[in-house]
Amino acid sequence: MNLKIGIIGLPNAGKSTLFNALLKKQVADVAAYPFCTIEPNVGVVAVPDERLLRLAQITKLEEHMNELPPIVPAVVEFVDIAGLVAGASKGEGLGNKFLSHIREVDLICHVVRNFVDPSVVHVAGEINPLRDKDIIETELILADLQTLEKQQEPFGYQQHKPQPDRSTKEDFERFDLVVKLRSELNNGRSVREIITDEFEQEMVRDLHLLSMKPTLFVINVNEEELSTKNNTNNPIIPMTNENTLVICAKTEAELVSLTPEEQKEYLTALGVKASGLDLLIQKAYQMLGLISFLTTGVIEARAWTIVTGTKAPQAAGTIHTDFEKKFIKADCVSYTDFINPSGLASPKPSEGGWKKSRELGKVRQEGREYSMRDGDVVEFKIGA
Ligand SMILES: Nc1nc2c(ncn2[C@@H]2O[C@H](COP(=O)(O)OP(=O)(O)O)[C@@H](O)[C@H]2O)c(=O)[nH]1
Ligand SMILES: [Mg+2]
Repeated sequence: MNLKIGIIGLPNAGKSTLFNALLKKQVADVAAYPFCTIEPNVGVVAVPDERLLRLAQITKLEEHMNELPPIVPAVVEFVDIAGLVAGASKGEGLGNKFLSHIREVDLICHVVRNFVDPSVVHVAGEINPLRDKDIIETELILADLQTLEKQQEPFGYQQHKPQPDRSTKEDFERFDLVVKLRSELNNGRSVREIITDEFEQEMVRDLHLLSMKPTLFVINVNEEELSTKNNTNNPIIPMTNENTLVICAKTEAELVSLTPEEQKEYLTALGVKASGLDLLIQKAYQMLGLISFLTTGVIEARAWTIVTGTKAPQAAGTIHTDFEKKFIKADCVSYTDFINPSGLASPKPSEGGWKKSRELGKVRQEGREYSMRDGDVVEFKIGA
């Protein structure tokens, strides 16, 4: 299951800089795994997960291997979507073609320019992140309005009477929602803000509304501003909430070509703790409601992506489609227990593993109704 994240924003916001940094980091971090640029603007990026190295170390000892088994992280796909400008919904710039690319993504990563650099022109004049954010959001909202205008009124809607074989009560309820959305979108609100109810989201899911997609705002600041992002004079503060990340794309691009030690020094000099790319990927993953279960063995130590709430047989099905049907049970142990079944203060890799976890009663046998938890280390038992 590859989830797609679309990077959008006004021209010169730093989208491609960010996209290229993500891909470059990829190559530097996990050269062994065949990550690739699918098309010039599409790339597969690993979700950083420190747990995998530990699992690989444990398996190497437990299975008497000479080398660590390969580490296979969960991945997400990033798409650099250029061409969105004011008027795109009316065909300006690259217009509708690009809106349709946005329709295909699961999450929008909206890069907003807050860096000042006289050598990089800004289409909208002076730097103003709140205005820029609204320009893009307005285009998405206008595109959604066009989609909603095309929705036909169900037969008998005016008379509040479903017509046998032609319309149902459900059609009416759905159209009520369409009418509500039309009016609220006209007031400049996004579908995301209007519909928070999952049932209602489901009713209009097939319309692939752009402003309904979960959106992560990435504020691209000057390097110096990274460590002063809590400065109350900063105009971007009203925008910062749990779905916002402040980064400097240029710094990220420079960081990826340094050694890990150099990166640490660089970040310390800037007064920040961690690189923004890892945070970005992890945040996107969380916003999509995704969790990982883990498997480890001589073949690989691997993270598998599932949606929160996925039951054990369906989780098995992500490994191999047959596994869902032939599912018998799942041996599960939490990552924390797996690496440290005896609850030591600072466990070594030799203190973890399947054997010790079983001996110490940490392994649960779960059936078809079990909802997987993030970090479950799993062995599926599959029938013939
Ligand atoms: N000073 C500065 N320049 C940046 C930053 N991010 C991107 N740029 C520059 O802005 C220009 C446009 O960036 P690009 O990533 O191509 O923007 P896009 O049009 O959104 O893809 C390039 O010259 C980048 O080097 C940043 O954080 N600080
Ligand atoms: Mg670009």
